Amino acid sequence: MNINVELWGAHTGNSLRAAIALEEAGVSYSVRRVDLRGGEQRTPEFLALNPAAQVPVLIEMSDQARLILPQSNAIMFYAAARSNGDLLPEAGSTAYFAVLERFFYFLTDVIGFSATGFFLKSREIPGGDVLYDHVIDRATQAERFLAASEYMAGDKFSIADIAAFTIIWAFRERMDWPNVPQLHEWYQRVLARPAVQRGLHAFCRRSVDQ
Ligand SMILES: N[C@@H](CCC(=O)N[C@@H](CS)C(=O)NCC(=O)O)C(=O)O
Repeated sequence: MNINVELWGAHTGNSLRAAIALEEAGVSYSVRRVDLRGGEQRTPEFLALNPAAQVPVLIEMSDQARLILPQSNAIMFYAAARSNGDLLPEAGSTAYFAVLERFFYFLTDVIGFSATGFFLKSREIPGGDVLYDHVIDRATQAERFLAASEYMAGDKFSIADIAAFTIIWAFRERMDWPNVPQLHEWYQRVLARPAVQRGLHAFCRRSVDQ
């Protein structure tokens, strides 16, 4: 069957998380850059894909059907489903729940606070800095996840590492790196992965700050 996958997005954490997951899963896709500053997310063409006017959106087109998937984390599960177990172990296994636990730690306890902090700051409402401090604190706590294993949820790279990486990458200049040596080592290892590099560059034409 002929399958064509497109990822519509911008150079933001949510889109990068989706792009890295597709790259790590070996899914072949084409990139559609959405100019958020120029308001392209509010054009009729884009609103037909996601009425919430947000990126990322994945479209999978085959001869028979068209799947439209907004929500970065749903796209991560799409990628995981096509990774032959490389990004998420078999559903129901102990390893599967270990990955989910860490994945949702980064989504709800770290990324969620970052998104709310950004919302407050972009509207000049007080409180954003407190939330950003909390993000750094929660990210710093991840040092203990790496005490006994190489990756965030065990000895295999998974969607938990992708979620952790994109938020820590966004806050990389504020991390107290000497205080979190294992996290720093993990960060460098993940940053060096070719698929992570391709995902980080998916939406930009110039080099990405490391
Ligand atoms: N829950 C969504 C959130 C997506 C989101 O917040 N996207 C932002 C960019 S990171 C966006 O498209 N904003 C549109 C705008 O600023 O108008 C997801 O994770 O996919």
